[in-house]
Amino acid sequence: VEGQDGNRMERLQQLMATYEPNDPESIQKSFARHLEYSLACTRFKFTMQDAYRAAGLVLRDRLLESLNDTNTYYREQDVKRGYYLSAEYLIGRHMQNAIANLDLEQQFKEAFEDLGMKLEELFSEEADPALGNGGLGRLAACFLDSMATLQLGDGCPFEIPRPDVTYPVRFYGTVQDTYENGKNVSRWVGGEIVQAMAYDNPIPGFDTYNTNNLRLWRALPSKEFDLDAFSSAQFQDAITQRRKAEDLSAVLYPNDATYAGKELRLRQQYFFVSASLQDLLREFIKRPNYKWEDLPEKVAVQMNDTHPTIAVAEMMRLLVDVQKLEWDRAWELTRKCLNYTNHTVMPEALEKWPVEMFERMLPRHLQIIYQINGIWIQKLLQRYGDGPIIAALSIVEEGDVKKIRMGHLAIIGANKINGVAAIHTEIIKKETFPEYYKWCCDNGDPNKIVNMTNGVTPRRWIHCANPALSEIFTKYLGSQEWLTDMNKLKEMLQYKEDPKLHEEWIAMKKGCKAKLADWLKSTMDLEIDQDALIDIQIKRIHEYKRQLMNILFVIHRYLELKKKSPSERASFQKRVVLIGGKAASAYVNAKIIIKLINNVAKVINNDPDTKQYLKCAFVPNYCVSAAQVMIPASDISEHISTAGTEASGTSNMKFVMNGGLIVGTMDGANIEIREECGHDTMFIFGCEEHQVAGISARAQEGHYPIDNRLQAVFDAIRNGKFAGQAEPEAQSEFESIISRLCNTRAAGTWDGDRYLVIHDFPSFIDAQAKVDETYKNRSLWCKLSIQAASSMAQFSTDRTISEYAKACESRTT
Ligand code: NBX
Repeated sequence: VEGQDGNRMERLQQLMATYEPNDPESIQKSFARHLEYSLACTRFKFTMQDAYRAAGLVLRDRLLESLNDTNTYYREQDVKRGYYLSAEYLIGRHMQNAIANLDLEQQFKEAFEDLGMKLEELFSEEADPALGNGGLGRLAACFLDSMATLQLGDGCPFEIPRPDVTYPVRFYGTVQDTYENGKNVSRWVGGEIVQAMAYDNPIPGFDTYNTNNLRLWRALPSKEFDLDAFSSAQFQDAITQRRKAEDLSAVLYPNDATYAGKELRLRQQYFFVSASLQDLLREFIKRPNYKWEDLPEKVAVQMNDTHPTIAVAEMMRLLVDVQKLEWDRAWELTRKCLNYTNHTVMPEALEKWPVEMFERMLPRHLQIIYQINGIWIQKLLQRYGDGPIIAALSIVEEGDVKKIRMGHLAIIGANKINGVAAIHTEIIKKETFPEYYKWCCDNGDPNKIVNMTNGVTPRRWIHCANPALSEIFTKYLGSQEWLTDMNKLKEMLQYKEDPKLHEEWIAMKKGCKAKLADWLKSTMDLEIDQDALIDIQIKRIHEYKRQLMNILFVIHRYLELKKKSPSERASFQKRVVLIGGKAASAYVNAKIIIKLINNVAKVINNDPDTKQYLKCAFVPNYCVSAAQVMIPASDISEHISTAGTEASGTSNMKFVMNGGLIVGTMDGANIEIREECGHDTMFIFGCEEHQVAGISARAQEGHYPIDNRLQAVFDAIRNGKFAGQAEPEAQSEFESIISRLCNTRAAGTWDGDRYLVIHDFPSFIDAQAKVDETYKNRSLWCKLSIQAASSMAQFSTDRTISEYAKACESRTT
């Protein structure tokens, strides 16, 4: 707005340039103002939820100041921007984290305690936004924290709706190909247009002025609600159109490790990708005297799994059709800007879309993909001649139903492809995309596929989740610097045998266990012995993660306990085994495993002979906030996937950072954690990745012995100990799960123990016995716990993000 006289605007600008004061009294005033004026509460009537919302608005004011300053600064400095394209962000609760990162902990504590409120109570009013399934979504959230911290650059009260930032996104329609001024021109017309509206979520860094933006998109109908149609009695049409648009951003697919071949899913993907790319190109073009060749210097896009990989075709469409660049130039720019992260070795998770669906929904993109593929196949033919490698590397999969392979589109359209742990990156080269890796090597570019081991943010996972541990570190190290430079934690190693530290460390764990006990009591009415060893497995429920093996072990332990006399039991290590996690809604075997865990828990927890020594529970509604309570309290956690199946795992890192030790297989990031922390800190068992194929092959020939102790577990289940006649349906489901494990000899495709539960079970028992034995020696345990927690620098997302950033820099200089 231009002021009528310059002065008035200057005055306004001055007023706007003033920051909100951050002393406790000002925070209180600002809180009261929001409670009364923003939320229309009265001083006689407001709830804890109102208080939470008002406190959220107090923070939002401060976040906005910082977000706007950061944006202004980025524009002034003309920085390169990184865009993380992800269908999922499992951010967890904001409030505690925002207060910590804005360095307002002390002031907020004083302000609210003085008003008679505990911050923890406010925090617990916040809903935990479940915008993700598992590790992939949570990783995206840890990346946001590190990107803001590293100076790189109903709703929720923190969110800022941006009605001024909207983009049209088209679906369906047709393509008109014409020839104009000596050029082929394609126009995508007709179909439906949906508006994408931005919602900004400020992400403050820690110990920095930076606040970055998580921009989420909401779908709105392109036209305002059609009142004419509505009043002319076409209610249904008007309402349907609106609902159809809103459906796009209404739900997140609950699948992981498989893709949903559903039209809505592809619509969602295209919707957020198109809006994001239009947005980043608009930002690029706004720069004075922009030149297209600068695009890769100013823009780096990271595609989080195959979910956003339609970006390859959309970028080409925007550059060629909208910005009128030549094809070859557009392709060069696209390939320099885009990168792809793979998160899984499960072939069923690499998305493929039927050509027919593509042709209907995104006809112009199908044309573009065919053109990309045509040029690509030509290159391959020149290099290798005709042969099976051509079909293997084509973006189009032939067969009864022709499909577009999104993984192939991604690797061909990306500058770098990365795995998320060292072993996983090697498996990508050898098994997921072997032909592509051969092509890279043959072209002298073996570093096209690189490793970027995952990480987690120590701000949320140590400082916020475990304030007592954070205090110990800060006290021993003399400052909070370790929170932004985890290498500093190595200095803790000199105290790993210091009895004073041991005392504080044990008290810290005790406190965390007490919190966990309160939480279990209030959320699921479970009582636990706080002196027991706490054993936790929390992650998506999936056969490859082997929650089944864990519960079979619990049964084994129970049977062993039952055999003992009361006096023998007294010397038995007490344990509480907690298993939690969500399963995809249609994943039948996962649901049966959950049922088994619940039923086993019921028997064990109610058996007067054993319940003092062994407790077990399936913790419902697993989410980020649940993890924040559970992880700090654990003594051991289970990361027990069949070798070669878990890409990385990230909760393994969180547990160890909190002084928990791992029972694990030689898989994913376990391998690297063990190298960093010392072999004595991890209880490793099971076969290694290179042995898996041989073991499976022998099993299918009938050589697959079952350990006696496991046999006893199977017998107990078959005898109806955990369901029986009372629950005939569950009984038969449990039996079917076991018979499948025991099913050797392949008939057609092998439907047996794909994840080698039977093979790994005996060594799993051994590893658990070693845990018990080590735990008896409390000072040894404490030393290992300190040693491991102090050696985790490699697994901060600050390190991961710096590596991504470095790879980006070296590409454009
Ligand atoms: O990504 C996970 C892997 O399983 C973990 O090993 C890894 O640590 C983590 C971060 O790299 N993958 C994952 O969480 N996948 C999904 O959530 C997913 C969601 C939807 C979908 C496929 C996979 N269609």
